[in-house]
Amino acid sequence: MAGKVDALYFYIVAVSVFFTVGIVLVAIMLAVKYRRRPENMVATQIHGNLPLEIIWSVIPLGLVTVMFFWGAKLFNEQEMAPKNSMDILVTGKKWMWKFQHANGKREINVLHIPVNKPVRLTMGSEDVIHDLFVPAFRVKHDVMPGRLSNVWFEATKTGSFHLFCNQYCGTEHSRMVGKVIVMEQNAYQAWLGGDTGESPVKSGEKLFTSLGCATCHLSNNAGRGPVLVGIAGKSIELLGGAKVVADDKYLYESITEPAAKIVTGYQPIMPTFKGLATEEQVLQLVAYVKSLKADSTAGPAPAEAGKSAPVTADSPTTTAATATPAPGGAQ
Ligand code: HEC
Ligand SMILES: [Cu+2]
Repeated sequence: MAGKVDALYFYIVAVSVFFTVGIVLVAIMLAVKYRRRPENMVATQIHGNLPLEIIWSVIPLGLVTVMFFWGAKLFNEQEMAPKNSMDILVTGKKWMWKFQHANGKREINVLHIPVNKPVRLTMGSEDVIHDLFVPAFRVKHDVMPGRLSNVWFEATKTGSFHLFCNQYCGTEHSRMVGKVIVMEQNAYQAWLGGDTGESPVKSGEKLFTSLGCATCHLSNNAGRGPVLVGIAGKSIELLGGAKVVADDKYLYESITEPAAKIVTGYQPIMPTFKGLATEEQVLQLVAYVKSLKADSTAGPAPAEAGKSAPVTADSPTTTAATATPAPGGAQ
């Protein structure tokens, strides 16, 4: 990815330098060549030159169109983490970076990752706007309170790389730095160790019970809210007919601002959990909700479980009927 970003930058800089230097040189040359002289006191007026104007419109148009499509393609690649990427949870806090690995292992200001493996960070902030910046990976993204952000990267070399907070966040902002340590795959596994018993998904599961989510989101459709099993990546129909894909950002927003998007067929009765759960806890809840897959408990296919939610929502009479053949959904 770093190579691709650099190539685009090189192209943009090369085009800019070529035209800046070229235009300035030509301007100086023409000024000297056609300066006022005794034998040529009056300027000759020229009124337009169509071919010339077409050339100097079409060529730059082509050059900047290349910038646009190349940039858009790269932007998309950077936004979409590969399917096989590893998830790490990040919270920015005055003035430190907290990381939590998938097995629950935590660290502060140092992030260990394996080489040649896409890593996807799910980030939130406990207080102000921070910004995660790893220059070597060409990764930089704001980390905002009240909003979930994602970035991904794949380190291609082992070693230690700088990590900065790139958004002024208070008196000790300059000390909110750290490093990313890229290790060989098996060295990383050894470092990571086994299950710590408090993975983000596990913590999220506990919160799901302790915060009372389970009372409304029972997996057997008996609650007052939609069943969340198999929700990750699903297309959700909202009140008013619009559709959204249930990605991380949607799930995050559903918990912190439930009123922002109401699922069709349900009442807006879900209370906001902003302030009740810390930012990190909301990220853990998102991780847990995403992990709810029907097939993980040997139940029906995810697609089937996903479908049962909107149906039962509209007509309470079908609830029992659809809920019975899907007991696997009830974890
Ligand atoms: C008082 C009942 C209630 C509680 C408690 C509750 N919810 Fe909800 N939730 C709902 C209802 C009703 C909806 C659907 C309407 C809407 O979109 O707000 C919903 C929607 C959602 C959605 C979007 C679902 C979809 O199909 O798009 C998610 C995710 C969610 N809740 C997660 C949670 C989590 C996590 C908690 C606990 C922190 C929680 N809820 C607590 C009632 C509740
Ligand atoms: Cu900061």
